Amino acid sequence: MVAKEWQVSTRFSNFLYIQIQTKALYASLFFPMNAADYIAIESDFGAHNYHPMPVVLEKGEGLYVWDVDGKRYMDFLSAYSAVNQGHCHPRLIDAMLAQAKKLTLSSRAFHNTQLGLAEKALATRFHYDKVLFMNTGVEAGESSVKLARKWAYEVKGVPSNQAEIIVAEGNFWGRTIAAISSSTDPSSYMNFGPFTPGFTKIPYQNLEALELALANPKVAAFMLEPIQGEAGVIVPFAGYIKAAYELCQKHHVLFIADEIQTGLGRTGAWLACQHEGVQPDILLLGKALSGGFMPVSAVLASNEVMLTLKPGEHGSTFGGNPLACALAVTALAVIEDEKLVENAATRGAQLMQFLKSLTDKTSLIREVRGKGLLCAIEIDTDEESPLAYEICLKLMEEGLLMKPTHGNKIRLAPPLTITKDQMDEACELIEKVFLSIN
Ligand code: IF1
Repeated sequence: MVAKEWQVSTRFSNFLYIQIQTKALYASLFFPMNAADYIAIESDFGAHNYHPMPVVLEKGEGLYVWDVDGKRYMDFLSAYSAVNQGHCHPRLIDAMLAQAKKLTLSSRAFHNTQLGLAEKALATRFHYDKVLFMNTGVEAGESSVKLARKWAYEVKGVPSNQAEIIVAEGNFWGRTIAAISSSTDPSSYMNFGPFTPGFTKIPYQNLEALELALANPKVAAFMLEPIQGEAGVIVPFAGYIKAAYELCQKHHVLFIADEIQTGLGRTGAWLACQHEGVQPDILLLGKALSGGFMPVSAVLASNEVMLTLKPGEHGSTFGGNPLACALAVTALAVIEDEKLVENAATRGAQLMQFLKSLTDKTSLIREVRGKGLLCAIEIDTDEESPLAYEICLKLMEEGLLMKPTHGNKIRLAPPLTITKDQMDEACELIEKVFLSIN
């Protein structure tokens, strides 16, 4: 095509593009998109790696979220425990805006004014020597696996490339190849192989199995969630965490606690391990570490463990960025200042008391369990039954957002800011729905 025709066709296509954009603009002004439009766009252009509830959220504030039609809901999932502080907390907005106007990212090639302050805040609060900031929870998990292995080779004396990490069946710590290599859930690992070696799987809350696995001198660490969230809020028997920790100490094995979902007040203590007086050798935090504003995760450990990492041996473009660090410091402060840990314990007791009373009023419930504001209702069906999902649809109609995990377990995890009256209202709605189903 010669230059002249090319210019004409380029001009015409530009004209066409502007027309389409203008039409789209007018259309959106006079014919705003509805929920079905948003869902259709996601379906047309997005990966189908989730099956969301049929609701399109537009706004969040505290316990509440609003959909595109202006309907208000109580969010009882809290973005999988990432908004412990409540949606769009004003102090976090202010902290993010203030830092965003100064410096969002320095890279770790240079120091910045926020990283050390955030490292000190976390290390001080949780009594560790050192903090490694990462971004997503799974990056914290991956980092802890690398740390445990390095410690095993350079401190414990495990032969190179032979370190084993013990994990519990039913674990969930993310979607990377190492994370799914340690998974026992086919929906996490099926057709994603080959898998990373070096993970020994044992039953959860089984001390005999742990002791057997610890007999292997090549074990570097035991990595577990103090309560298994994804598996359906599996709360281990009282004393399991402490006994497991003591077995690890006895065998010179690191105890890694994944508190990415259970930490930061969720279970009515700063850390779920604290209910049994256990301080993990390696602690993983994430999700609510930024109050749901952006991915911020952290690994906390002693000098003996953390200083096995030498400059240039680990890192991340955004890890420890000033914006994330400013948010993390404020996210901790909000939990402290608003006494969210105490509130999670009190409101969690209120919720559990209700759930136990509900069990006596309906045959739909097999079991209720939880700790603090991390609870679950197990519906008395197999995992393939649609009943739990149907119950969640009815709850949604009543203005309560929850979603089942592993088929028949409905997780209840509202923001830790929930008040007594809000919890009363939510419990009334839950009872109304369950008693409406015969
Ligand atoms: C999904 C689950 C919850 C976690 C624990 C590490 C991570 C998670 C204990 C990784 C992440 C998220 C991931 C999200 C759904 C959600 C989830 F159902 F998948 F398992 F919360 F229970 N440790 N959990 O729960 O953190 O890399 O995502 O920041 O992948 O579907 P991440």
